[in-house]
Amino acid sequence: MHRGSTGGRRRTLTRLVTLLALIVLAGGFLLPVVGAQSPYSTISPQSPQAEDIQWLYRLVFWLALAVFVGVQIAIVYAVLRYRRRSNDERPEPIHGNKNLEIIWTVIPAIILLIIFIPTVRTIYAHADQVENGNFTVEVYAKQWWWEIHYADDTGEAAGVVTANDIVVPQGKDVVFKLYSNNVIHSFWVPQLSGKLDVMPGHENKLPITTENVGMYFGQCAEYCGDSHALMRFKVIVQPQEEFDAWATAWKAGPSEASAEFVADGDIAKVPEAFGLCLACHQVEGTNAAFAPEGLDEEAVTDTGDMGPAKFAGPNLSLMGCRTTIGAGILPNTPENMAKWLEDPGAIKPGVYMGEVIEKGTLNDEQIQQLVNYLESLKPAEGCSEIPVQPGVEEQVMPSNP
Ligand code: HEC
Ligand SMILES: [Cu+2]
Repeated sequence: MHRGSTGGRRRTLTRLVTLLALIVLAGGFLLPVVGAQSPYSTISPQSPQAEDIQWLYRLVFWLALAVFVGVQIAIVYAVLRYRRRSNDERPEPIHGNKNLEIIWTVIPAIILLIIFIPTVRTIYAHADQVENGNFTVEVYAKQWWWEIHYADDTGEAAGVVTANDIVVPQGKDVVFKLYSNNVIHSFWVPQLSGKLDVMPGHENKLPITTENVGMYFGQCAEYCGDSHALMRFKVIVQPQEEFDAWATAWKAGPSEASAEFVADGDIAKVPEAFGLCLACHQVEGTNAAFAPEGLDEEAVTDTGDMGPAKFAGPNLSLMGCRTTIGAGILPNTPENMAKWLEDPGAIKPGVYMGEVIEKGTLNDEQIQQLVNYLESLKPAEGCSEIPVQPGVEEQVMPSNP
C-alpha cells in the first residue's frame, strides 16, 4: 500500500517533467519561425504607431499567459488532489457556490477592463494624429496596384504621382488618405501600422510617423480579385534631401540619358512603341500625358465592365528607380521588364494591361526599345540608394512567380 503510493507519485512526476520538456521543445522550434526579422513581421515595430500596437499586443499576451498558467495550475491541482484513489472514495460533489461565481465574474471583468482602457486610448490617440499630420499622401487602391499622389503639404513633392514604391521623407507625421474607385482593399505595412480598409466612396486615414530610414513591405490585406495576393507595395523612408532630390527629378522629366531611345533625340517625346501604352500610362515631362489618374474617372465597381478607371495604369516617371515591376512582384531588372512587356497577363493573372498587350503584340525590337527607355527614366545623377534592413536582402518576397 505504502510502496504503491510513492510509485504513483513518481509516475505523475515523470509525466509532468515529460510534458514540460515537450512544451520547451515546441517553443524552441516555433521561435525561429515567428522571427521578428521577417519584413512582414508585426512584432518588429518601426514607427511610434506600430509600437503603440505592439504595446497592446504585449499586454494581451502577458495577461493571456497569466490566465493560461493559472488555469493549468488549477487543472493540475484538481486532477492530483481529487484523483481516484485505491480505496475508491469519491469526493463530495458540489452545486453552486456564490463566492466562486463572484470571483470568476469579477476577475475576467477586471482583465477585460485592463485591455479595454489602453486600447480605446490608443484608438483615440491615433485618430488625433490623423488630424495633426504634416505630410499627406493620397493612396488610390487599384486592381491590383497602388497609385500614390503627394498632397500640397509635401513640399518639393506636391503634385507628384507614382505607384507602389511610396517614397517618404524621414521625421514626418505622415497621413495616408486611402481611396478606392473599385472594390474594397486594405492598406497594411505590418512594421509601420495596423491595417486599414480602403473603401469605395469613403475616405479613411492612417497616421504613420516616419522615424527610421528603411524599406518597409506592405500588402493588400483584403481580398480584391484575381491578383489580390500580388498586390504589394513598399514604404521607403529616406532622408529629407534624398526625398527632395527624387521629387525634383520626377518633375524635371526624363534626363538626357533617355535621348538615344526616343524619336529625334527629343526627350519630350516617348519611343514610337509607346503609342500602345498612351491610353494607360503617363511619363512626366513628355507628350505621354493623357492617361487618366486617381478618382476623376467614373467609378467602375462592376467587375465585368472594363471602364477607363480600371484601364489606367501606373505613372511611369522615374520608372528606372522603382524597385519592382507589377506592384512588388518582380525585381526591376531589364530582363524582368522584357518579360513583363512580352506578356504581362502571364506574370500577373487578370492584369488590365493584358487586355491590350498580349504575347506577340510587341516584337523583340519594340520590347528592347521600351526596356531601354523605361530603365533610363532616372535622375541624371542616378537613383538614391534604397535603404536595406536586416533580414531583407531581396526587393521582393521569395514566394514570387
Ligand atoms: C490597358 C491599359 C494598359 C496598357 C495599354 C498598358 N499598360 Fe502597362 N500597366 C497597366 C496596368 C493596369 C498596370 C498595373 C499592373 C499591376 O501591377 O497590377 C501596368 C503596369 C505596367 C508597368 C509596371 C509598373 C509598376 O508600377 O510596377 C510597366 C513598366 C508598364 N505597365 C509598361 C507598359 C508599356 C511599356 C506599355 C505599352 C507597350 C503598357 N504598359 C501598356 C495598364 C496598361
Ligand atoms: Cu487589394
